[in-house]
Amino acid sequence: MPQGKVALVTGITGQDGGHLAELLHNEGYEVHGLIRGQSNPRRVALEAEMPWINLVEGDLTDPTSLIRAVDLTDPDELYNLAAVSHVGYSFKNPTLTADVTGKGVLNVLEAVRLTGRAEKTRIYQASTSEMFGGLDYNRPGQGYDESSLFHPRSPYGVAKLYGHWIAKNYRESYGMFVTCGILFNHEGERRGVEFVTRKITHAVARIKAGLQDTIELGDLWPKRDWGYAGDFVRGMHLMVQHDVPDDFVLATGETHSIEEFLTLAFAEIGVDDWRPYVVQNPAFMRPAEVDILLGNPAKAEKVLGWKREVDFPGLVSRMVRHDLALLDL
Ligand code: NAP
Ligand code: G4F
Repeated sequence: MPQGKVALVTGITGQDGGHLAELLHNEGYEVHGLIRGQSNPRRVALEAEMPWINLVEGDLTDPTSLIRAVDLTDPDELYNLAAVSHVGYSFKNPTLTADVTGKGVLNVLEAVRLTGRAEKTRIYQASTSEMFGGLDYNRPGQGYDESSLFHPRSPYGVAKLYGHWIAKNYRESYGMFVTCGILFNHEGERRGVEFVTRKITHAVARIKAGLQDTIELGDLWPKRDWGYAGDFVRGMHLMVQHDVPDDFVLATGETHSIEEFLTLAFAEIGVDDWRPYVVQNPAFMRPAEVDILLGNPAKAEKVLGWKREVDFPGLVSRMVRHDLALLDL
């Protein structure tokens, strides 16, 4: 067990930040989390859930705050999970997305380098399958892997591609340990209700409780390679423990439509036909859509020994059961 290691996690209030902080704490790390804003509404809940965590103020758009955070915490490992991460939101706030999700990565890398920690601090960069774009021309039958062509389809995907390449550039230019995890969609009980899976499981529980009648969604045909966030943060940690920095795809190797997710989620409350409960609303459709994402995790499985444990039906079931339990059902 790597006793005594220090980790700094950006995006600590997010889904992956929560799972990763727990994993690192259980591994004996001293865990610091970067939190933004004068009075972040998630701060109190986070401190109640993880009393062992040390929160340090900082914003990815403020290089000075990042230099201060890195200096204060002196991390052995820095996991850069912070981002404007909602694809639909990125179309409405493209400049903010570029500043946080793109240039914010540069600010993190520079904070480590300028404080003299280029050799000490190992960095994980949260890259994404959104960089691939899911278009016919670049879609390999066996799934996207580390050498597949990129064609991002949203301001979010474009910003992430900048983050991915600047991370690789710092690896090549300065010999820094910067590893990029190209992660396909991962979900779970901590997922924000603005993402389609949790939006569905949250609504299914409320429909069962009689608190709402229908759910408004956008396009139902897109397919995603959906895994469980707990499995994926295990992969992040393994990447940072590997002897050399590299790029790794984490995925399940299966792809399912939103319609399939709806079928399994409604089945959990004994409903066979979800159609009467779903209203399509163009407000939730995007100017450009990513049709199909399917990943090939062979490299991570072989080199890191990573294997996902939760399958697609297991993921849907645990999310619905969690949301039912929140309503005492
Ligand atoms: P999430 O739940 O949306 O969390 C995003 C985090 O970023 C939040 O803690 C948020 O803090 C923080 N943040 C936003 N703007 C910031 C800023 N200007 N400065 C500092 N922090 C800021 O995202 P997630 O699902 O955990 O994903 C973690 C990372 O992996 C993200 O970079 C995401 O793009 C990437 N990723 C996610 C998936 C997935 O399926 N989940 C797949 C591939 C890649 P506040 O509480 O202050 O808003
Ligand atoms: O849940 P989503 O918003 O996730 P999306 O766009 O795939 O992005 C997530 O995964 C990426 C990895 O591939 C991450 F990088 C990113 O940060 C994020 O975590 O939407 C999934 C699909 C899309 O096709 C969307 O158009 O669901 C469709 N959808 C249909 N109705 C909806 C809705 N998405 C949302 N959020 N809300 C709806 O009402």
